[in-house]
Amino acid sequence: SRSSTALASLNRPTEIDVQELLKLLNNRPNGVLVAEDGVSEDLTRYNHDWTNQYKGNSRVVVRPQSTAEVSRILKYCNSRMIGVVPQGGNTALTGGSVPLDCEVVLSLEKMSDIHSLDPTTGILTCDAGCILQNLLDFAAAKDHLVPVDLGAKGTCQIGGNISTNAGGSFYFRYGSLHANVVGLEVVLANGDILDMGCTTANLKDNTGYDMKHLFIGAEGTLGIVTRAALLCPRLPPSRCTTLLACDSFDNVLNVLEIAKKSLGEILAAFEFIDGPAMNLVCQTQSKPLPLPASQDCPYYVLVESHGSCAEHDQAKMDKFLNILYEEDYVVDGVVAASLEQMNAMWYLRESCNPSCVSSGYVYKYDVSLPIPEFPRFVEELKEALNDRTFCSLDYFNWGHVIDGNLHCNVVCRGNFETNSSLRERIDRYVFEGVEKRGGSISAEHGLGQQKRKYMAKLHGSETLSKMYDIKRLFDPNRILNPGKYLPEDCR
Ligand code: FAD
Ligand code: S2G
Ligand code: ZN
Repeated sequence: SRSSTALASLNRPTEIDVQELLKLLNNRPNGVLVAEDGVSEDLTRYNHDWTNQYKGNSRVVVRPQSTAEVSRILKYCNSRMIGVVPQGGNTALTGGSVPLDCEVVLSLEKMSDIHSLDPTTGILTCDAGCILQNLLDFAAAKDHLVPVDLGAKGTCQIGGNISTNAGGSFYFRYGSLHANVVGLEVVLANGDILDMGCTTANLKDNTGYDMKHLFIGAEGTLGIVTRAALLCPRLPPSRCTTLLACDSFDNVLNVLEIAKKSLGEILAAFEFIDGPAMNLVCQTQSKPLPLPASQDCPYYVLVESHGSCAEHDQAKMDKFLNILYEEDYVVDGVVAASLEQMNAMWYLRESCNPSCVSSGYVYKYDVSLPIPEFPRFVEELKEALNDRTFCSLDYFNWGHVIDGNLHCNVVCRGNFETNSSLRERIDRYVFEGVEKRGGSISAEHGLGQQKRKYMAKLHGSETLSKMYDIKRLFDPNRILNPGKYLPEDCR
């Protein structure tokens, strides 16, 4: 079974372990949550992932309040060969954040202090358990912007964002978390605490191997992020958001080209939503279609600029829109006239995921492709799956098109349970379609449980064996997030 080999060398936590863990947290009430009489029902929110596809059976959730407590917990679990699943907001979409079976869940939810934001450097230092929305609000109040933003911001934590190397909507403008994390504090499986430029965070620090990058995107398999130092740019005083309707994907590409040319340095986000997804969002969220003249348009584009001078930015946006209308690249468009309208446009984009989830079981794919290939890739998938499946499938597509990142969602309407044989079939066609186009089977959501089995196809054996050497160096007992990320057979 999926849990047998990964957990074979590990122990199930016992009652004694629970008592010991409680002691490590000074017997703080609610420091350790234990499922009553062995049933994990009351720990469902820690055991079930966001997609409801991955379900663990952990009976023990530990909720440390400090780095020292994380260190003591890991040291204990490592000495007892007990598996530990680090958990942030539990919004991951590839099954990395929940146990395979009865591993201990170590939740960072109680480590949510924001320590400082240096107004000169823009370096924000905080605990890993800070919810992203809280950080965004804190930074905005101090005229700064946390350079990562995604639909899960109300629940996901910065420690989880860093551990998944989350992309999000402003990746093109502000870059990866590899670029914006200037310091990390991490606790290793044996309890060692690594402070990698976190306490003394500098924009430039060229003193030794930059090990923090190993933990960014490692999905909790090398260590537990307890603190972070983020480089936050100034909050752009001038934001402009426009929602456009295009009658073809070629015109989406044309709009992207003109956006890069005429918005240039102020271009901050360029997202697309296909017609079926927009209709589904408007239906499920009971919102009117945003552009009356674009009923049944095949594509919508959301463009946002971030600049420092409203007049200057407005002039560029006007020029951008004029070219689009003159060249007939858009059939309709609206520019947000207020923050409320701006938020309403983003609400449509960020409702794609929940709207799909409410309409049936969603087989989600987060891929990188050459942008012109998006439509053909989806058409080929439809052709491959048509009338070879027992249930009618609907296709909803959206994503960060400027990054070449397609979110392709195949929904079995009305059926809310996963079907492993259908998943295998869809997986195969999706990954064949990605591979032949030289894309990536995971643009930003990581590997988790869902995609680790493809690692041997993605990387040469030398590369994989070095990844395993790194894993062995930091977590020799393989207690951290067992059964995730690296393929099973990689020794
Ligand atoms: P969790 O789900 O709790 O954990 C994620 C992984 O990191 C797990 O492997 C976990 O073990 C590990 N982990 C968590 N915290 C720590 C820690 N402190 N130390 C070490 N390991 C840790 N993702 C994107 O990249 N871009 C998007 O645009 C995007 N949009 C989303 C929209 C919605 C509505 C949803 C539900 C998800 C979206 N996601 C997106 C996926 C998800 O939100 C991100 O992967 C996010 O970064 C996960 O953060 P989290 O705190 O929920 O982590
Ligand atoms: C997004 C996450 C949601 C999904 O909407 O940007 O990263 O369902 C995605 O794919
Ligand atoms: Zn995304």
